[in-house]
Amino acid sequence: MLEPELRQNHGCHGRGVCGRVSGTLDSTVAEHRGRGVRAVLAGSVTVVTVLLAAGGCRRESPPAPPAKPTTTTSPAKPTSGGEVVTNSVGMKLAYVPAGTFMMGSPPDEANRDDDETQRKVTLTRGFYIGTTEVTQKQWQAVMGFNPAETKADDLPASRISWANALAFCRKLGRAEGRTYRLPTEAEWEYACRARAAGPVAGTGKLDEMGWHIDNSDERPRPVATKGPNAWGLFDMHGNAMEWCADRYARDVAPEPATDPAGPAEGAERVARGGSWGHYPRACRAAARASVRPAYQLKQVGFRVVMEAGTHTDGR
Ligand SMILES: [Ca+2]
Ligand SMILES: [Ca+2]
Repeated sequence: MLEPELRQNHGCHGRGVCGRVSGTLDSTVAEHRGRGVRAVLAGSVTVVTVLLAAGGCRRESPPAPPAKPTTTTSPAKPTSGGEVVTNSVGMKLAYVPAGTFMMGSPPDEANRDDDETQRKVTLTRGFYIGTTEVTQKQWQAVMGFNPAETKADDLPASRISWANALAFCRKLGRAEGRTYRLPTEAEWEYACRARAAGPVAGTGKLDEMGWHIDNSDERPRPVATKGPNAWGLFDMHGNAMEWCADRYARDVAPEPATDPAGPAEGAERVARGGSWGHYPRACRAAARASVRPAYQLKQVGFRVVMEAGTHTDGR
């Protein structure tokens, strides 16, 4: 018997982190699916114009570390991280250095699920990642529409399918001449932890680090209104649950892995961090959820990775 962790209807399947799937889920999803697709098509024209005019990244603090990854066999030496750039839609992205970490949870972690097999993971390339979830203002600026149920500029974008999250990345990348994408699941957890080994990064106290069902009044909250982790990233625990690039597989091999990108097949995609509608156990750094990619859920948003060294002027 799995404990219910999300009171709202949602798309996470009954396995694992979300223990309850309501009978009304399918109608909820069907209701939003068609509308979202049409809206994407309708919004595509204006967006490109706006962003081309807006230009690329504006550097804020110290110069970028050596950007271009040159090899996958010799991991770069970890640096302190923390450099922050601001892109053409006002999104802040922090540089996360290459490195090695323990992904997943140890067998004695409270409330862990059995899909959190712990293993050593090495990421050979540093990357930039949004310091917050993509906001509705940023989503609107790129896509030209806003599918969120509760609308406000600084709330996380939501009701976004996995494919629409990718569409956002492609459009933003085209406009800036850079490569944006979803984080892999390993990149997401590495960024969430920022070297922390326990269930919650930063101060280690979930109420100080994130919005979850017991402190959110069961509604999304403006981004960056809880504490940052050691790399300056907000809301990795809770608020909007975040799409990752990977397909979901329950079983994870315990052997060490380098730049893992998930299984080659599978109907569902990984979503991480829990949300304002999830119980605390689902907001742990290692907690994994699976969501059908077509679902457009009010609890699910995303943050982007910007690849280092992909700017057309050499940055
Ligand atoms: Ca799980
Ligand atoms: Ca989040």
